[in-house]
Amino acid sequence: MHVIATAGHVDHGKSTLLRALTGMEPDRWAEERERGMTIDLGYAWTVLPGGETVAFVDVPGHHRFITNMLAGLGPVPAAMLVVAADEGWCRQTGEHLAALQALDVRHGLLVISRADLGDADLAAEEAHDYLAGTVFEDVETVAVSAVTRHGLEELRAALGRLAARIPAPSPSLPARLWVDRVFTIRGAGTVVTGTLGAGEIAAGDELLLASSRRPVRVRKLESLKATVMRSTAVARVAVNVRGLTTREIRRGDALVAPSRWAPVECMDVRLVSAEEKVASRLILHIGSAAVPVRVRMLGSDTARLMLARPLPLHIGERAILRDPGPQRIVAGLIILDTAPPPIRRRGTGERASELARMTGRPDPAGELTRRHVVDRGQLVAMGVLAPDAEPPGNAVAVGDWLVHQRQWDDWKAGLFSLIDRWAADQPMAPGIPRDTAARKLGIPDARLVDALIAHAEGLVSDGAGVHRSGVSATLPPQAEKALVVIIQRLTTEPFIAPESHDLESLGLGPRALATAVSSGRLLRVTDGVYLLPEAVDLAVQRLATLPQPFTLSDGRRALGTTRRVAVPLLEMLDRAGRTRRVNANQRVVLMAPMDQPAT
Ligand SMILES: Nc1nc2c(ncn2[C@@H]2O[C@H](COP(=O)(O)OP(=O)(O)OP(=O)(O)O)[C@@H](O)[C@H]2O)c(=O)[nH]1
Ligand SMILES: [Mg+2]
Repeated sequence: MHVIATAGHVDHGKSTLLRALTGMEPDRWAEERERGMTIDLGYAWTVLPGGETVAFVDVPGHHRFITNMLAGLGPVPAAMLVVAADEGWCRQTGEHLAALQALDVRHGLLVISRADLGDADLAAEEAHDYLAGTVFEDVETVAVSAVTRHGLEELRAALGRLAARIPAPSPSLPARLWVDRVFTIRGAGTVVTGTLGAGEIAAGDELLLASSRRPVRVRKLESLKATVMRSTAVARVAVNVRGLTTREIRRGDALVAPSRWAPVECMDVRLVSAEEKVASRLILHIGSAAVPVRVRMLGSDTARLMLARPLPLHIGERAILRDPGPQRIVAGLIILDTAPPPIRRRGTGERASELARMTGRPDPAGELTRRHVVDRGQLVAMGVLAPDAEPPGNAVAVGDWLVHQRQWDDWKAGLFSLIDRWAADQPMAPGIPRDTAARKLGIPDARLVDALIAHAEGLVSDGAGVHRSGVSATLPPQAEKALVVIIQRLTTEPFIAPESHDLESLGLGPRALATAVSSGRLLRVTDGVYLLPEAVDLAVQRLATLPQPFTLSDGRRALGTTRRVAVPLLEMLDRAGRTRRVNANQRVVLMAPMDQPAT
């Protein structure tokens, strides 16, 4: 199927032409037929002699309905520009041509209508003067009269040739259906129609409602009033969606393939054929959408747009800026960046020169150079990278992350110096937690730190954090001396744990104690109670010499210690399966540790 829009001045015979071509009524509303004027979009279709189906979107010519006109033109790849033989080129003919140019609609026909009422050759000649230097410069021209039907067969043949020229969109493009009509069908629920500009939709598909990111299910699909299982762009389709009321979706919304279109609220663009002075509040038209935007000029022809609501857009797309006051098209534009960086106060010039070098053509390597690190899905959602494409040549790929080679090297160097600084600052805990390392180096995901370590010689990440291999915790000299004193005391009196104030006055603070414990030189029995690690086996040996079962006091005496040590130590032995409580007051020593599997 091909989808072609009409374009042209009010009353030049666009709707009449479609009526003559298709036998269908494009003016759907009674008011339109009473006033003889198209207000909203109309739809009709026909099969050409060559067998191709052509669907038409009929647009209003009256300038008051320019928003509807743009919603019709927005998503289509081709247009019939209609000029009445008796009136010739008029104001809205020029305006519609400007819209086609801005949207880069390059395929079309010039139809001189109402040929029975005027000199078609003269009108054609005049029109070609206006078309000179535009994308429609060499457009094929046909004169027709819908009344005498003269020229209709030539027009059908010309439409056939046009259809053959329109390139099919790449099948790998993700689906996006710009909605232009929403209604309910009793028993079926909400139905939306639109021009599927890219991709494919099938019954049963899950799509996202772009405005709210809500998932919706395609319950039933129709194209040109026939039920179909799938529809491939470009096509007119009607989608019966599950789980949406007509209040939740409207013209200008889009149904899109999940995860392939980012919601764009801010973007940088290049203006094309812009008026001298561009106002700061305009309406952005793209697809069937019309969204207020704030415009901030950055360079001579580049600007940042802030959208009043997000739209699913890709880099490289064309759109129109319109001034809502005088209803004029102010500029066309090419989207350069759908996720632009914030601009610092004096950074406008810098960004402008960056934008001056950008083209809107997909450039994954360039994106990575500008962004340094990017989630692959982000490039996909910008329309820059196909989901199954190889990463760009300048990337280090880690899972879904793409890191620019230079950024990678910077991070690696940064990690080494960070680790060395950290170890020098805190010799008792020389390993930096990997999340801390990620945060300090501005690395967006700690898994990237793991990958850096895996690619770096001599770095280790373990329970102690990230450190150079061979580096272990050391105590400051004073704490080390104190620890030796404590260890000597415990060697002679293994169950007399030093008192907290003792430890403190010797200069063994909590961090030094933790270091001594983690390096296996002390055993922490409970808060403030430290023994040597061999105290466990020694305690079991002594307790085993008591008549079994034994009480806490028996145990305490056998160990030669106080309740402060005996209570937590025995509880520790219980937990380790070296002793077991047999009743409220008594325990027995177990001969083999219970928590070790029998061999
Ligand atoms: N004699 C003659 N009249 C025509 C022909 N085509 C259209 N008309 C008349 O021109 C008038 C306008 O035609 P429409 O088809 O409504 O024009 P339009 O371009 O759709 O107008 P808008 O949708 O309002 O922009 C109507 O009165 C038609 O009957 C034709 O080939 N010959
Ligand atoms: Mg009309």
